[in-house]
Amino acid sequence: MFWSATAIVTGVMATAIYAMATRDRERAFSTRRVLVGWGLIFPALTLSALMAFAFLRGEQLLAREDGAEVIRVHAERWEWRFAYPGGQQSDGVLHVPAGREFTVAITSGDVIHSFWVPRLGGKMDAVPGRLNRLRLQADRPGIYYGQCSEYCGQGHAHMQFEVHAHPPADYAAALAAADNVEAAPLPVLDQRSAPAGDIIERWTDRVFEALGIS
Ligand SMILES: [Cu+2]
Repeated sequence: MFWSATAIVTGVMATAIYAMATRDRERAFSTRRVLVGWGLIFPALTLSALMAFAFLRGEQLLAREDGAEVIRVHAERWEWRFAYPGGQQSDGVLHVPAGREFTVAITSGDVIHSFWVPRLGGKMDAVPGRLNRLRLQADRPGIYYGQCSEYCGQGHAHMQFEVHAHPPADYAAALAAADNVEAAPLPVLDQRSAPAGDIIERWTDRVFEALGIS
């Protein structure tokens, strides 16, 4: 993206300077051809390709019911807590298996926060009373840094966490070692309870039904 954008900006600037420095009749190329080729066709192709890529990537970030591990994420000023399917809990560090997709089901105990691990994917808001899901994968074992990305008060800038991606063979042991047994269990929120969300869901169900999509 960076190098393509640099090439495009350089080309546009060079063309603009050339256009300013020459008269219409002196130019080495036809103005109309440049307008149609580089002004219409090129952006249409480039933007279509980028849009297709964005749709594909966006689809991969959607949580699906396919048996991938679901880790609950609870944000509260100003810390992150994580609860795993096996009942373990950790705070400040999210433990995941490397090279395997997992889903984070994110909620908040007070105000709106936002879960963001830049190297793993996009942001997802943590909203009280709602469960927002995000599908992620850490390709290689290692430490990935996460940060709250929705301003939530004085401690916001320090509301950070780490994702530790373990080799799948070591994951169970790492999780057991990290388990914070003294922590109070996280409140369970299984469904979206916002009335507006329910209404939208009913409507989309109806539209899908009418279109014959299940
Ligand atoms: Cu914040």
